[in-house]
Amino acid sequence: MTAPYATRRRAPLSIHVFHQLQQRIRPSRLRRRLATWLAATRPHADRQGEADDVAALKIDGFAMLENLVDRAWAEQIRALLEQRQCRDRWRPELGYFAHDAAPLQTHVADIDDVIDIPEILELANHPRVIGAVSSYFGCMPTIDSIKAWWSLPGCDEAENEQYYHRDNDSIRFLKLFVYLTDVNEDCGPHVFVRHTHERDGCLERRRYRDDEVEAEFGVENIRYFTGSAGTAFLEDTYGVHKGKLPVGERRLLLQVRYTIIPSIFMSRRRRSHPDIFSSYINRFI
Ligand SMILES: O=C(O)CCC(=O)C(=O)O
Repeated sequence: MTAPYATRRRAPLSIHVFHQLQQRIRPSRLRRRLATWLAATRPHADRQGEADDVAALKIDGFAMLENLVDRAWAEQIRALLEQRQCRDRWRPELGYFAHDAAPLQTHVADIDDVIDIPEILELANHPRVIGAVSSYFGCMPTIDSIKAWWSLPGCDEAENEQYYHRDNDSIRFLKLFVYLTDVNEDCGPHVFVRHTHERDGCLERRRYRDDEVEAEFGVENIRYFTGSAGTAFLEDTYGVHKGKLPVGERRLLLQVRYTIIPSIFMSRRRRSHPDIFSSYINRFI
């Protein structure tokens, strides 16, 4: 059995040092300035995003990517992933299990090595997505990681990413989220607080309760992402967000992380993959 997190490639020391430094820089404006400087040192983007996608990302912190993925595609990928073993991200000692036989205390069940599925790699490299990410960063991006996980009902209390937080994955990054199951209010929708990618407040590196976030940013800015299988959106998750604890059906989510330079969390690149050399995956390593 593979050890937990064995799918991660070990990042070079320089990336670890950069990670430690960048995560101490909290004000969003300063982070943006540093990211702009870093982007200027990277290769120029070879494509630009659609104006509406880029404007939504810059203003709201997220962009809905209508028609990027259809239900049939989502169902096909879900059928593949349902056959895969999962593991509890926070309790590696529980080992591997089928998605419908998870231990009772498991909130989130990760699926390893989804990067092996060519259709997923192709979606991660979709010109519309790469264009939007390139325009947001101001340089060519790298696909840092590709992950999928089940968010499971049955637990009384949220844990970890099910509380509001900001990600600290790199100095600037975007995540593509794709629902592979239908998601309503009860199925653990993703939640994002509009404009918080550019607004300070809740800057401490910790999890936040709902009332703290509501008091700081106002309930009117909280967006719940419900939608059918195939719903896709890009988001700057330096902004405040969480995955709500499901109380109804389970949710299957695909996530791709784009960065300016690879992060310490990067997925292992499989050199054997036939499409890997034309892909943006770990492009700068
Ligand atoms: O499961 C979710 O919707 C939240 C994911 C999350 O917090 C993250 O990717 O940082």
